[in-house]
Amino acid sequence: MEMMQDGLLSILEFVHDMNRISPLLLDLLLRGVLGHFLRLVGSNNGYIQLGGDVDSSLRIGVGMFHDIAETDDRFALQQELADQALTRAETIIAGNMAAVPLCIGSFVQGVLFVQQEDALTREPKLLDMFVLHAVNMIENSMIYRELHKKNAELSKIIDELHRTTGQLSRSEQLRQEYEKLTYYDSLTGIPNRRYLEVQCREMIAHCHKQKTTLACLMIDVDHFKSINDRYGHLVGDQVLVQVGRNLDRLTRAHEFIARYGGEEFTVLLEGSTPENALAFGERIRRHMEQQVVEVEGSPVSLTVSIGIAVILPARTTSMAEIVGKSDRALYEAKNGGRNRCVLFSG
Ligand code: GH3
Ligand code: MG
Ligand code: MG
Repeated sequence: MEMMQDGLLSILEFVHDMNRISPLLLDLLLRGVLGHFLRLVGSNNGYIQLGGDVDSSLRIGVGMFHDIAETDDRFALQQELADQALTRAETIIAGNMAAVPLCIGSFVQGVLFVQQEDALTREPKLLDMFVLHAVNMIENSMIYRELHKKNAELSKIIDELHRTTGQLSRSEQLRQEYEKLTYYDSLTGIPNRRYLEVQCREMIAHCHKQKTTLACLMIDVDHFKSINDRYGHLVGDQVLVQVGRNLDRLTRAHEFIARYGGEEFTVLLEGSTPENALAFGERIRRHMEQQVVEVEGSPVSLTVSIGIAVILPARTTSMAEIVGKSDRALYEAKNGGRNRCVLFSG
C-alpha cells in the first residue's frame, strides 16, 4: 500500500516535471522519462530507445548503458530482448533485465530497458500508468515537432510567394514603363504616331464591320517655326504641350488623339457625319485661336489649320489612305490662308 502510494507520487512528480519541458526538445524529454522510470523501479542502469521514421534510433542510456556501442556484446543481448518486447508488445523479463515496449503511434516504437537485481518487481499497474504517460508525452512531442517542421516549410513557401509576387509587380511595372515609352509621346504625354497606327487599324476594321464612318482630323499649328524663332525651342516645346492638353480636354474618351509628329496632331472619330466632323474641327480651331498660352511669363497666341477627311472604310482601307486625304485638305487650308478647317471632297 505504501509502495503504491510512493509510486503514485513519483508518477505525479514525473508528469509535473515533464510538463515543463518544451515538446520540441525530444531528447530532453526522453532523458526525463528514463530518469523517472529508473527512479520508479529503483535502478541506475537503463536506456530508452526510440526508432522509426521520425527519429530513427535515438538512444539515451545511463549507468552501465551510458555510451554503450551498438557493437558491444552486452548491448546486442539487451537489444534481442527489446526486439522481443516490441514484437510481442509486452514487457519481457529475463533474469535481472526487463524490456518495456513503448508503442507510439503506428510508425514509431520505443523501448525502455532496465537492469537491476530484481527486475520490475514493482506494482505492474504503476508501470502501466507510467508507460501510458510516457507514450503520450513522446507522441505529443513528435506531433508538435512535425507541426513545427511543416509550419517552417509553409513559412518558406509563403516567403517564396511574396518574393514571386514582388517580382511579378516589378515586371508589370516594367511592362507599363515599356508601353509608355513605346506608345506615348515623351513631350506631350499623349499617344504617339506608333499608337496612332495601331489605333487607326483597329478603328478602320471596327467601322468597316459596323458599316459606319471614320473621320480623321489633321491639325497643324500655323507658323510654328516663327514661334520657335521668336521665343526659342523650349518655349516652342511648352506650346506643343499646351496644344496637346487642349486637344485632350476637347475630346471625349472614344475620340482618339495623337501627336502625329512635329507640330501636327491627329484626331480620329467614329460614326461622325462630314458636317459633324467639320463642326468638331471648328470647335478645336476656335478654341486654339481664343487661347493665349502663358509660357514662362510670355503670352503666346497661335492658330491651327485643320484638314478633315471622312470615309466609309472598306476591308482594304489603310491608314495612309485616310491620312493622305486629310493631308490634302490640310494643304488646302494652308493655301487658303491658314486658321481654317477644310473638309476633303474628292
Ligand atoms: P505652317 O503654317 O506652314 O505649318 O508653318 P510652320 O512653321 O508651322 O511649318 P514648318 O513645317 O515650316 O515648321 C515646323 C516647325 O516645327 C519646324 C520644327 O523645328 C518645329 N518642330 C517640330 N517638332 C518640334 C518640337 O518637338 N519642338 C519644337 N520646339 N519645335 C518643333
Ligand atoms: Mg507641319
Ligand atoms: Mg505648321
